[in-house]
This record gives sequence, C-alpha cells and structure tokens, in this order.
Amino acid sequence: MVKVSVIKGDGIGPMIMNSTLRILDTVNDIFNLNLEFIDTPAGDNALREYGSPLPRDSLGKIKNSDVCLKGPVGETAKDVIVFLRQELDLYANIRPFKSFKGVKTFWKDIDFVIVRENTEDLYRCVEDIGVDHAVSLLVITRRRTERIAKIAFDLASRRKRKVTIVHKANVLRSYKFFRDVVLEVSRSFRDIVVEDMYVDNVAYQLIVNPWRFDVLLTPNMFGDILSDEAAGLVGSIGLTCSANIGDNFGLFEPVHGSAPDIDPRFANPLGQILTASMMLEWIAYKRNSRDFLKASTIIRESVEKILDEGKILTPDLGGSSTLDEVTEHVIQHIKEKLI
Ligand code: GGG
Repeated sequence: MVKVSVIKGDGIGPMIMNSTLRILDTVNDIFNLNLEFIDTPAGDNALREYGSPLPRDSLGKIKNSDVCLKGPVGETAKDVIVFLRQELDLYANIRPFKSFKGVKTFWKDIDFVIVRENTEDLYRCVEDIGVDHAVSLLVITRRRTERIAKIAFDLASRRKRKVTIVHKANVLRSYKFFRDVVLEVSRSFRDIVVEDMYVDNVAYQLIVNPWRFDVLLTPNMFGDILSDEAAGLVGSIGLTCSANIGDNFGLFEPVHGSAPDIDPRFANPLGQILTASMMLEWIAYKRNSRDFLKASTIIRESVEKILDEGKILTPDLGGSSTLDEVTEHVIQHIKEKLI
C-alpha cells in the first residue's frame, strides 16, 4: 500500500487534480500499484471551510502518508507550501524544464533543471512589519547550503555535468556566502563544470542562450522567480512539474499557481498529470519498483503523444479543448500503449 495524501487546492486545483486522479486510477488498476488516496484539505478553500489554511487534521494526514500530491493553492501559499517545506524539511525543490517536441515555442531543445534551496533565504519568513517599516530577514546557513549543493552536483553528474550557481553576490553578502559555500562543496565534484552568475544575468541568458545551462542551483526566492521564466521557454507554465524532496518524504506539485482568472473547465491538467508521473518515478526509485516506473513512463509518454498530435489542446497551448477532453485522451493513449 502506498498512501498518497492529496491536496486539491484552489482555483483550477480541484479540476486538474480530479483529472489527475482519473489518470492515476487508470495506472493503479493496470499495474496493481496499490495506491490509496487521502483527501487532505489545504489552501484558501480550507481556510474558508475549516478556519485554517492547513488544518491540524490535514497536517496529520500528510505526516502519516508515504507521499503528498499537491495541487496549486492561492493566497495561502505561505501557510501551506512554504510551511510544509520547512515543517517536513523538504529541502530540495527539483524543477525540470525540457521542451516537448509537439509544443510550438521560440526555443527548441531546452533541457535544464532548477535545483532550488527550499527552506531558507527570504522565504524563511522571519519578518517584522510595523506601520512605517517592513523588514524580512535573508537567512542562508552553511549546513543547508552544503546539502542543497550536494543534491545539485549529484544531479549534474547524472546529466550534462555542469552547475551554474545563481546569486547576487555583488550586492548582498548573504548571497556571496551562498556562492562561496557552494564553491567549497564543488571541490569534491571535480568532474563537474562550475560557473557562478548573477541572477539578473541568468534571467537574461535564459532568453538569449538557455542551452548553456544544465543544473541551475539557486537560493529559494530566485528559484521561484526563474521557474516561471523557464516555464515560458517550454511553451506553457501549465506543462511544468516539480518535486519537494527531503531525506524521507516527497511532496509533488505543479510549478504553476491556482490561476483564479482561468475558467477551470479549460485549464490545462497536463502539468499536474506530469507531476503525478514524477511522483510515481520517485516511488519507483524509493521502492525499487519496475511497475511504478512503467506507470510513470506510460503517463509521460501519453502526455507527449497528445502534445505531438497537437489536436486536443487547452487554450494556453493554442487549442480550444476542455480539460475533460484532454483527460479522456490521456487515458485513451495509456490504454492504447498496452495493446
Ligand atoms: N507563479 C507560480 C505560482 O504562483 N506558484 C505558487 C507559489 O507561489 N508557490 C510558492 C513557492 O513556490 O514558493
């Protein structure tokens, strides 16, 4: 049994999560994965219904589960996801950005990963807000920088062997500290090419030459901001997925937010579905399970097929299909692949 706590979230969240649960039910039946889904209210809707964005009962459900699959939450992001990352020590935010052959963009063959430190920086949320002042503390520690650096170098050693350290060392000494600690760690990874770059230059290079990047190692807030820019390069933020990983637990979520301005019937569920695929891959790795790996792969390939065909696409990808139509087609492709 694999207990999956499921946060449906806000805005488009419940619709894209219901679509994703249909996909997971399909592979659960085919591969006998023994997944159990536990509804876990959190976010703006939970605040309205239970008086808390992350009710105690929900936190308990997450802690008692093997893995968490999360949809986007709205205005309560700080009280839900930023809190959970710190509470569960999910220190590595892994965000892959890879072009899909079928998606039209100005940029082709994008393939890099943002590795974002997930527990400190300004998002430690140590703040003092008065009537005439607002102060937020930028916290960078050696231990947390070293451990995220190791994650980035390990990942790079399985990819194109390059790490770009993202910082703003010319203005803030905290970011100079971040860069210098990562450079110390890099000495144990002699086969990895290391460069360091100001975050503003990274923002520019992502537009003019994104192919130079392999693993971008960032402090917390820069990783958040650059992720949306990176999502633009692959065609839609509605296609992007991410993992929040600690030593013993994983929480998986799309990169995008709750998009309250979008009619949920036309929301793109593929980012949430690819997030589920990423989750299954992590379970496969943790449990050394071929079936979980097969389930993860078949979902990803079915999504890629839809994008390659280019016929059933939601409006963010230039189509006019509904979320339900896209979901049906993913299920159909999964079943076809088994024949
Ligand atoms: N722009 C994407 C978005 O809204 N993501 C949700 C969000 O803000 N999450 C907070 C975080 O990732 O730190």
